[in-house]
Amino acid sequence: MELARRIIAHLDMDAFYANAELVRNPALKGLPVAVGGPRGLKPLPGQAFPTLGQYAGRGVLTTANYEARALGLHSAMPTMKAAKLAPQAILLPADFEWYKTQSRRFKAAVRKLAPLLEDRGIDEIYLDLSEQTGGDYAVAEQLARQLQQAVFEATGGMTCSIGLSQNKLTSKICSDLRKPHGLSIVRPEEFRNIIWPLPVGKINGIGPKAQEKLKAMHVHTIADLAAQAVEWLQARFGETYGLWMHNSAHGVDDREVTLYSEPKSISRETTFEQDMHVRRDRDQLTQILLHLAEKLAKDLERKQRLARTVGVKVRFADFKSITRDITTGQAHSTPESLVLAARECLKKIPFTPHGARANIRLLGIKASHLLTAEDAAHRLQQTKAGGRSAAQCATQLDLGLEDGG
Ligand code: TTP
Ligand code: MG
Ligand code: MG
Repeated sequence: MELARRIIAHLDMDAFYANAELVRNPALKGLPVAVGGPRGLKPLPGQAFPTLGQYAGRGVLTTANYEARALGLHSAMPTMKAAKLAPQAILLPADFEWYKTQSRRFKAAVRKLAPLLEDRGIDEIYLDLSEQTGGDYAVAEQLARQLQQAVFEATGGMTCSIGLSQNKLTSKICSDLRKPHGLSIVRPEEFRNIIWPLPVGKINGIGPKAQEKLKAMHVHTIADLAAQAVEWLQARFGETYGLWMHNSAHGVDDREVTLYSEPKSISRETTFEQDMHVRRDRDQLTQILLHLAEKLAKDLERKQRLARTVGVKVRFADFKSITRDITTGQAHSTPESLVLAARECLKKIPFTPHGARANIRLLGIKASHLLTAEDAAHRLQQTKAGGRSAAQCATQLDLGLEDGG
């Protein structure tokens, strides 16, 4: 169904991990709270919670609530630095199981009111509200408020922020404009007024590197970016990324809200009829790896995905398994590039041709961090494996052993 007006919502939970802690510990309410501390940290005598001042180590914060942000704390800040800024702020260890529980709760509550939901990770979702609202922003605004209320009730008091616009890109920018507990609407005709004054980094996909490069060319705001000719951007950032930047700056983004849940990873493995020796059966292992990579490449093609991360799994005769993976900044989809990546992983496995790690009973290969071609195009460059065939790549299969013997 082609609608004259699409309305897409982006919903993002506010200070998610920190607020999840507040739900089960209301005594934290109103206090600055950071998450990401070590597990065993005990409160000092006379205090109810451990504080940042007690921390020594090299960790980083996962997040901080808004009271802590007022003191300068934020996600990914080195915890020692945070401790200097706000020694009195509370520091809690992360409890992912609890955050996942709260994540499921808020998504289930949203899905009841707005079923066209795309899961974008632990604390955010996109919703296609076009049909439900008939493209009417007033209706969408009401629905968004109902969603905020439903999330609040389902999670025991957690708030979220919502952006409403005609596409994902704009709604993602928009959900961040009035945090926490914000609701922002950018109608198509308001794009220039509201979005153009913002810095380019607000566009999801223009990371620190691209920002630096743009800054050096005196492109600071989204309006500055929009003012550049598409050819100018393409000459400096490549065809695909340049075009994508240009479209983004003009609020053009046709990506659909995808309803099915994304596969997190795809893997192929095989258990041998007889154990194989890492050195003596090297040729056969090479063939098996190649075969697995071909199957995995077909799986990826069927699912229309590319893999940022490739991993291998080896199970030894004693049933102990080792896995290794690599993320190279490239996207893998062909048997050639999967084999090359798998080979790098195998190099990291400590085989002992004369010891316990010599005989293998299982070999597996896994693709994860899956991207759509579109995601990959503007985030990564695709590997071509230097034009070599899969068989050529596999011939050089390196099990981390010296030749011969
Ligand atoms: P975000 O939605 O980016 O941040 P947030 O929910 O904490 O705060 P905001 O109100 O600005 O949305 O990330 C969601 C969770 O993901 C966050 O609570 C903790 C985790 N996270 C990390 O572990 N490391 C990081 O660097 C970031 C950005 C988030
Ligand atoms: Mg959030
Ligand atoms: Mg988020």
